[in-house]
Amino acid sequence: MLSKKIQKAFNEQMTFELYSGYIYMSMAAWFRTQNLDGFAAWMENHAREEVTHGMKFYTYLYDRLSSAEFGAIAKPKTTWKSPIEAVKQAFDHEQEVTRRIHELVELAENEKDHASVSFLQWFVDEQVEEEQVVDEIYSRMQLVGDFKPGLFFLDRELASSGASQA
Ligand code: OFO
Repeated sequence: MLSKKIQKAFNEQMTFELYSGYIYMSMAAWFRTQNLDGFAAWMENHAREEVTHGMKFYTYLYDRLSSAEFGAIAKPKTTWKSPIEAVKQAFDHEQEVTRRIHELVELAENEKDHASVSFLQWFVDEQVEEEQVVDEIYSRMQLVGDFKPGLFFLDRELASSGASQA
């Protein structure tokens, strides 16, 4: 069974993962309004991934004879000044997720909960990939700058490439 502290922290992270999905769906919706369907598809896939992350915590809570409790999810931002501003927010958000996951590892270590440390290792590794994928797109957008055809080609590429599996 999980300690009360870990149960509370894991429930908060479960809600935060769903919140991440909510943010990315809001970004996807905005990209659709900008006719950037490749970016939108990439964000939609990213949102689906976040739901699976939340489900991992949900399942683990019951595997450890504890229970899930969903918290409130704040209204996400709905518009951005530019595509790069939205992607930068996604990058910043992923860094925040990484910080939270590392905090959870420290908590599990302090509580000597080895099973939870092992469970969290998947998220530690996942965050390396998540940050890398979002950073790659952000960096390319910085290169493209205000050059509209560059943004168009990046959008087409996201629509058809493995990057949309982020
Ligand atoms: Fe984007 O990794 Fe979960 O939150």
